[in-house]
Formats: sequence, C-alpha cells, structure tokens
Amino acid sequence: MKDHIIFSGPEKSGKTTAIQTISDVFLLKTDSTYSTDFKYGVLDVGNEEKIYLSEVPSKAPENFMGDHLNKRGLGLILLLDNSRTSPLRDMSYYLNCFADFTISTSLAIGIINMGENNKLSINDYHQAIDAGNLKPAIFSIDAREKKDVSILVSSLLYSLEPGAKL
Ligand SMILES: Nc1nc2c(ncn2[C@@H]2O[C@H](COP(=O)(O)OP(=O)(O)OP(=O)(O)O)[C@@H](O)[C@H]2O)c(=O)[nH]1
Ligand SMILES: [Mg+2]
Repeated sequence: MKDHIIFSGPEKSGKTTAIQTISDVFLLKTDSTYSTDFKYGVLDVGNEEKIYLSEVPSKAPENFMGDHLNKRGLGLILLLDNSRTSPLRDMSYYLNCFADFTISTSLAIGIINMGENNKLSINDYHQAIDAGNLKPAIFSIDAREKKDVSILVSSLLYSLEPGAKL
C-alpha cells in the first residue's frame, strides 16, 4: 500500500517545519525501524486512512530511499529555498537523486523565501524544469503556513488520484 509522502530538499529548506505544520497527529518523532533517524508526521485522510509524511535528509537523500520508502512512497515533495546561492542547481540535484522514484510516482515543488529577494521567479523554476520534460506543480510557500503546505500536498495527491480529498 502506498501511503508515504517523501519530503526532501537542501538543508534548512523547511522540511521539518512543513511536516510539523500539516501533521494532524502532533507526534513528530524518529522511527527506529528505519536504519537511520527519520522524522515523520501523520495526515489523517478519513476512512481511517493515514498518510505518513517522511523527511529524507538533505545529504545523499537517495541513500535513505530503502525498499520501504520506494514501495510505499506516493510521491516526492521537493522543498527549495529561493534565498540559497543556486536554487536551480539544488532543484536539478534533488530531481536527479529521485529520478527513479518520481518517474513512477508523483512530484510537487514548494519554494520558500520567494518574497525576500527577486533573484528567481516561479516561472524561472518552470523553465528550468521544462528541460527535463517534467511538469510538476510549483508553488511559493511558507512552510509555517498550514494553508500553503496543504495546497502543496493536495496538488501531489490530486495529480495521483483526481477527487482525492484532504
Ligand atoms: N523564512 C522562512 N523560514 C522558514 C520557513 N520554513 C521554515 N523556516 C525556518 O527555517 C529553519 C529551518 O527549518 P526546518 O524545517 O528545520 O528545515 P529542514 O529542511 O527540516 O532543515 P534540515 O533538516 O536541517 O535540513 C527554521 O528556523 C524554520 O523556522 C519558511 O517557509 N520561510
Ligand atoms: Mg529537518
């Protein structure tokens, strides 16, 4: 059963914050069944179904995509930080790390700190990604705002299953 959403992205791009912001069960904790420390949250989607929100560390994230996450992953939420030196390079690095996973699942991208500098627009991200033939939803978000993170997660779920509700 596919019931995990993977959160990844560079360090301090808001992964833990986003999971915490949207999690229904406020028990963000480490699951010792994984080989490393995984933070995760839980989203209650009704009918006693739950979606697990799992944070993959920023460094060498593909190394943490064990069988469990590969089999149970619904898709990837990639968080980027527009205030970093090379956010487009960050995007291409993480998309590459997860290429095998996203090809068979789904992808949505959230970008924090869009308002704080005018370096890049959402359109710049879209154009950079076009080269890869991917058309994910890309949103400017504040990972501390529940509405923003909900829209991002919803877009990932809608792209998988029209009619899915949060
Ligand atoms: N300006 C801004 N700050 C944010 C946002 N989301 C999180 N932060 C802050 O950025 C810092 C890092 O947030 P985390 O959620 O820990 O980021 P992370 O991606 O989990 O970081 P690592 O796990 O260490 O890679 C914290 O101080 C947050 O309060 C956001 O959308 N905008
Ligand atoms: Mg974190």
